[in-house]
Formats: sequence, structure tokens, C-alpha cells
Amino acid sequence: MFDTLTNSFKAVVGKIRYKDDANALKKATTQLKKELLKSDVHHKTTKELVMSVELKTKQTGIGQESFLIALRDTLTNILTTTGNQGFVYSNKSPLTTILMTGLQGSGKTTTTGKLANYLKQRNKKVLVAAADLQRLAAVEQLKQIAQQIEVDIFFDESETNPVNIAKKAQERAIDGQYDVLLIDTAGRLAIDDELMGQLEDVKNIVNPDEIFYVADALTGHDATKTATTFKDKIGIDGVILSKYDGDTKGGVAISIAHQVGVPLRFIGVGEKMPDLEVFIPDRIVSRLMGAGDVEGLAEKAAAVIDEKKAKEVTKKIKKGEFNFNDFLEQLEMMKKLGSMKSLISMIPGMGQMAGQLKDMDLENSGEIKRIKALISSMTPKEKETPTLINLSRKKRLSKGAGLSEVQVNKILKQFKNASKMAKKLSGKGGKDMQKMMAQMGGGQPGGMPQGIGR
Ligand SMILES: Nc1nc2c(ncn2[C@@H]2O[C@H](COP(=O)(O)OP(=O)(O)OP(=O)(O)O)[C@@H](O)[C@H]2O)c(=O)[nH]1
Ligand SMILES: [Mg+2]
Repeated sequence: MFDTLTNSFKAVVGKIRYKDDANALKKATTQLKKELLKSDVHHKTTKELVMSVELKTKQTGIGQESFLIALRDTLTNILTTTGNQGFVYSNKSPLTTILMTGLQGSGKTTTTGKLANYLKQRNKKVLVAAADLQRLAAVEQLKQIAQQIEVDIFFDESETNPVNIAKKAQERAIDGQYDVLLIDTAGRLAIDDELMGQLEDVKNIVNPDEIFYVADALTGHDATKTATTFKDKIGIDGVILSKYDGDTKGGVAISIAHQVGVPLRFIGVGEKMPDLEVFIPDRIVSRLMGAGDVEGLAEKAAAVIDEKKAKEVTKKIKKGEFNFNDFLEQLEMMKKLGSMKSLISMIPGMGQMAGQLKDMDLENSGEIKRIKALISSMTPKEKETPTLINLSRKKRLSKGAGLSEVQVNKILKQFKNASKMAKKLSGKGGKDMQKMMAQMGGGQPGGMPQGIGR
């Protein structure tokens, strides 16, 4: 995610070897400037950043440490823009209304789903509204997302005016005592005055607490330009940078808030619902400096892991009662944590590794698909009591799940090993559930890296 930038910073810092070496500082700042521009950091931001780092380093005496501190402070300053951070609830009413805006295909609908999922995990009652009537399949797309994350949706197929949809959705949200209403709108070209006018009308009728602009990271500097246009035309309170996972340069995230004058609130780091990260400047700086984001990781895990369930499972393991239903539940929980790659980059010192790692896809990994197929072919009794599964049952399962007997045996063995190991681990206080997950998630190669998600 941030690995290109982190590597650049490392290389730059490496230029300063001795104390008070003004020449080396000059070389370092020159390279810093080059690297930032190459990463697509806006040229104005780059200039300010480099000047500030140079000045601050000189103030405290040239050296690697002072340079690092200067870089850290400057980055934090640049990323911090006046305005809200993360998701902020209304202080005017019990309902928080958010209007989602952005260009065609920028990721509005996906991000609406991701935000809804993020809020749901934090125990909020969320309603999403399908106010994109421009594209034929738009309502259907949001319906599918809402169903997938189990969040309520408001749509009205007899309605042709998005303004009315937004209004009705808000009434529904108030009546239904929802905490948050997210209104997904039609994609538009910045120059499309008609659509912009429509957005303005929606804004006037629902009076949203915040307007989010979803910017596609892959459009580079254009993301900054279009966000500025939207800010000037209708006013925005936050930017969400989508598709950051595909952005190998990464610099847009550094300069967009600074240039637009609106905070970057979230970044989208994949196509799936959990692939959304809250953008808190000092945490991001920590990641940029290769120091990870322990706070963010803990917060993410706390939102996803059900403490009560985790305890129940630990108990079962200790008693040797861990079964296939528990196994599936654990897999689902892992899925909710989102992309492995982004999780790993939050662990101190692991940023580098995340860059080399091919992302593991919990939903589509062949291994997990096979495990799921096998378990879903089991009878409820078999799921509850793994020891029931004998040779003839194995044969039936292999046919039912479309797997070879070798594959079935392999999975069952993995499960057995995992339960054994889990039992051992839970004896030591039940802390190392993750290691158990690592065993289960695919056994040997391609399995989950150990010790993640604590
Ligand atoms: N890799 C990746 N893909 C993303 C991300 N966010 C969105 N996408 C993909 O981008 C494409 C467009 O996303 P949508 O959410 O439909 O975009 P939209 O802005 O609603 O599009 P319109 O409604 O047509 O304007 C889809 O294929 C999404 O899966 C992200 O963070 N990472
Ligand atoms: Mg859409």
C-alpha cells in the first residue's frame, strides 16, 4: 500500500550518514523531491514538504534522526487538514446523513457498501439509499451489496427523480430510527451541469451532515483536480480515495487533502466490503515511516472479533469439542478483517513484506472454497461431531462436494491437526487463536502468515 513511499523515504534517509553534513542533507532533499514527484505527490505539496524537512532538520542539527523527525512532523502537518477525521456522527440529529458523490466509475457504490459495512461492524443501524437512477443496473448493484453485508436498503423503482428518492429515504431513516443514511448517487462527469444541478438539489433537500467525494486513486493528479471542482461546485467535507490497492505510486494520498483543502477520510484498498481503511494522519505517517499502525489494527480487530464467541470457541477447543461449524465461523471472521496485505502492512516492521506478498484472497482462494464445499456437504450431525466421519461418509462427502477423496482426506487432516494444535495453544491461555487460523487457512504453502490480527 504505502511501500513505494516507505522505500523512497528509507533510501533518502540513508543519504545522511554523518552529523552536520550539509552536503548530504542537500543530496537527501534533492532525492526526496524527485521521489515525491515520481510518486505523484502534487508539485506544490512536494515543494512545501521538502522545504519544511530541510528547515526542520537544520534547526535541530543535521543527522539521520533529526531528518526522520523532521520528515515525520512535516508529513503529519501536510496530511492534517482542517475538518473531521474518520467517520463522524451528526451532532444535530440522531440520524447522520451522508451524500456520496464522485465521477463515473470512481467507486461510489462500492464505497457506500464498504462504509455501511464499516458502520455496521461498529454496531450502527445503517440504511443505504439507491439514488442513482442514471445507470440501469445501479439499483440492482446496490441491492446486491446491501444483501451481502446485511444492511437495509431504500429504493423505489417507480420513482424517476433522485431528489425524491433521497427525500423518501431520509424519511424512512428517521422513522426507522437509523443511525446513518448513506445516499449513493449517479456517477457524473465534472462538466455535466445537469447532473451537478441534480446533486445540488439532492443536497438541498436532505441537507446532509457530510458530503463525501469518492476519488479514483488511479486517475493520479486528476483525482485532486476533480475533487477541487466538486468542492467548488457543491462543497465536500471529505475525500475517500478508492482503488488505492492498484496505485503503485501512492503519492495522491499524501497531497490530495493538502491541495483540495478537505481531509482524506478513508481509503479503499480492494474490491471487497472489508477493504476500507480509515485515514488518520498520524497513523498513516507511522505506516509511511515503516513503523506500522498497531492502534488501527487493534481497532479493526475489535470491531470484527466477537469477544463472546471467541471465548466460547476457546472453551470448546479446550474440551476438544471444536467442530466444523466453529471452523466455518472462524473463517468468516477472518474474512471480515479484510485484505491480508493491508493487515500486514499495519504491523510494525512488516510493511516491506506486505509489498512482496501476493494478496491472499479468503473468499476466492481455492483452498477455502474446497473447505467450504466439503463442510456444506456434511449433515448437521457431521458438522457438530467431526469424529463421525468414517470411510463411507468420506466417500459420500467427496461426491457431494465434487472433491477427490485425496482432497477430502487432506482437508480433514488439516482440520484435525488444527484442532490439536489449537488445543495445545488454548492451554497456554487461549491467546494464540491466530496461529490456529494460520494452520487451518490452508495448511502449508499459501497458508496465512502467523501472528496476524492480534
Ligand atoms: N481494486 C479496487 N477496486 C475498486 C475499489 N473501489 C471500487 N472498485 C471497483 O471499481 C469499479 C467501479 O465501482 P463502482 O462502485 O461501481 O463505481 P461507481 O462510482 O458507483 O460507478 P457509477 O455508479 O457507474 O458512477 C468496480 O469494479 C469496483 O469493484 C477499490 O478500492 N479497489
Ligand atoms: Mg454507482
